[in-house]
Amino acid sequence: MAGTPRKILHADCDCFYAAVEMRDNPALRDVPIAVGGGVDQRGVIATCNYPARAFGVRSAMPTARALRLCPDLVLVRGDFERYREVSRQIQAIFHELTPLVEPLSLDEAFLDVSEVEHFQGSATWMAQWLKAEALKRTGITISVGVAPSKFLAKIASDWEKPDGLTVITPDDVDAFITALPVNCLHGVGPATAAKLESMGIATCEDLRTWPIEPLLERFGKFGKRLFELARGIDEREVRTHRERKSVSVETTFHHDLPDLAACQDALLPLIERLAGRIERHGHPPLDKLFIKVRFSDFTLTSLECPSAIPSPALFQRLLEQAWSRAAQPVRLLGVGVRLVSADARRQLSLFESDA
Ligand code: DCP
Ligand code: MG
Repeated sequence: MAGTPRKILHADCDCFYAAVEMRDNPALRDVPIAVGGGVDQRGVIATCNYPARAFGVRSAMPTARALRLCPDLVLVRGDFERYREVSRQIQAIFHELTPLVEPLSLDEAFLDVSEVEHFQGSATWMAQWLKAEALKRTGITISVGVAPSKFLAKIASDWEKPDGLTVITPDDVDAFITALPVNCLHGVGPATAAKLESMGIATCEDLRTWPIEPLLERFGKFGKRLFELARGIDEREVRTHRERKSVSVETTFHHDLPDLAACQDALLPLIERLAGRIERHGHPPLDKLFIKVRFSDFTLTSLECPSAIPSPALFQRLLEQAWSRAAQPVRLLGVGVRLVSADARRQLSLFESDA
């Protein structure tokens, strides 16, 4: 790798939704709690605090199973608006450090602090400051990883969770990666890990003994990525401005909508708001329409279809199909459009100018 090593931070809140609930109700602090849908609605766990994790409770687990593992689990229904507000406060702290922030979800972001001169340029000191400020201003602990690349910073933030701070200096990279199990690598899920295991590859050290060709043969394009990651190579930049890929609006209802007819009534005002938003974005060319439905048990479903116009009739049809997947009361409805990508637009205009 040429040039000065970069300094990347990855910050991720600890048991985020649950942490907000514990902050706002101290009685929940030392008992196992989970945020999610109830058993009567066949709900799932969105997240749980660390005492609940000690019982084996995990995100995305059916609530019924979570209660079998931990009968004293306190179930909280969740309040996305409050989580969104805390997220905004935390993202604001990130932006006080650097404008180079890439949010990945409500509770995590990459920061490129290579050029930050405060804190004598020490990324470790910056990470300590972030943690302290987040705790002081929001009452939430975050875990931070510091490393010369995105994938290592992300692994590092997870290394000593909760309330962790793990620093991988450029000098540490080699030793750190050598011992790293391959399933820690970005993009390696259970299927890829199993395939690697069948090849006798458990750690990055094992992976490094393989030349690139057989990896390409077995994993296609991802083989190159595996080859690079095993050597600590990850040049992805922290991207602040993403190309806008979609325009959408959504509403969480105070009271769940009981049936399809109620959803259909709620759909039209949403489509109107969407039309206003598409207009404000200067009527970009559309590729697809989509609909998003969150049911009372917290499960989420979405559905899309190709269309160049935001047709209410098509949205109605998507809604019917999406709703019938669970046929339950609905807590959130969203409608949106996917935009024709800038690349595709450029190709289209080339094509048109040729004609
Ligand atoms: N979330 C969800 N459903 C999932 C996973 C997560 O609704 N299957 C929500 C709840 C989490 C939040 O997203 O609080 C952030 O996700 P994380 O994966 O960062 O998990 P946590 O912050 O809860 O825990 P950790 O301490 O492991 O980061
Ligand atoms: Mg988190």
